[in-house]
Amino acid sequence: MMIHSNALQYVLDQYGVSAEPDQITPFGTGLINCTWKVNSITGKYLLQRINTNVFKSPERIDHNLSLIKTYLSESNPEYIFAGPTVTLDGRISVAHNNEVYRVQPFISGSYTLDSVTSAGQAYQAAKQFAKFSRLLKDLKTDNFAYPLENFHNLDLRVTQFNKALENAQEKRITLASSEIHQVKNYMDIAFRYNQIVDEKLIPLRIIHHDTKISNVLFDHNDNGLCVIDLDTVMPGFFISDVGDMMRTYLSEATEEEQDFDRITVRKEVFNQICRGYLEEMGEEMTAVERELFLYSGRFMIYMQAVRFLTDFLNGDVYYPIKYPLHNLKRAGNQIKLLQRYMDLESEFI
Ligand code: GN1
Ligand code: MG
Repeated sequence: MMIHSNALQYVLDQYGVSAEPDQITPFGTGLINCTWKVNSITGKYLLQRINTNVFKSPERIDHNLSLIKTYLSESNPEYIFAGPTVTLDGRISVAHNNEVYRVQPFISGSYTLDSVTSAGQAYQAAKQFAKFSRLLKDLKTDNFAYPLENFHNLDLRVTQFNKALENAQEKRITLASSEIHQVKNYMDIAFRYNQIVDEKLIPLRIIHHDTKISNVLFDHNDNGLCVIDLDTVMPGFFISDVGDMMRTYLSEATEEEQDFDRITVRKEVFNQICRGYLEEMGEEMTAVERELFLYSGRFMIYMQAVRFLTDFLNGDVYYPIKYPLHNLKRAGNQIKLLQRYMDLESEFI
């Protein structure tokens, strides 16, 4: 993407940060927002441009982050909260040329990972996501906004899939026939979700909703420090966070892998996700939540398969693609991961 560095400099100015164009470099691999690292003489920052096609009410993110910032500054001042920096006149985000930007300090002495190469990393990450939810457990979920409504509502994702199927071009339906068949085959996963919601089997908590490993900061002793990328923090179920760790940590190959033989499920990584999360949450986890660890992997892997396939059927309107069948491949990749995961489930306990 081409963004005039003048725009970025204008935004940084609002925060009282001055940086030369060559001190602003692209950062991270997210599909939705754009992020830059800023190395200015006054300090290091992350500058983010919010995708307002996805986050239609970015002020809801600001609302949630202010709430958390105020709360943690009193209840747990020692926790490193990677929240937003405010502008010189006290705003969290800055609108410029129909775009919305935000700045946060870059936590010095920290590093991020692109992929999980050891079970210990999964353990550390799971502890950090659990800690985040645990520290916020006494905040009323009713006071939070939903930056993305129904974000991890699997029932709605399935409805969107069925609608996409009704409206899709014949050609795309033919190309995706095997994936469509598979998604329908695993529909039980969605029925179980409906049961969990309808019968209120597990509590709403403040959940991160994007637990990929690059959203955890590590220190130089390889211990987790805190979590970052807080746009999707909102009330939800723990199965979102634990499930997305399973989805993105278990396999050595990522969701971008086209050679499905390279998709693996590492048992030890599974064990360490569960151990880290449970250790940190402790008594806070209910008995039913404990029973749903296995399900959480199915839930998130299946939902991502449904979302990629839906986007392929819709003509690739949500996830940016690099080649024509990219979203179909991603869906196939997630279906393969789901199969391998379910094949191994009996060995997990
Ligand atoms: C998106 O932009 P990124 O990579 O952080 C998506 C997640 C998906 C992920 C799949 C707001 O996250 O839900 O799991 O892509 N975020 C949104 O790669 O839709
Ligand atoms: Mg994200």
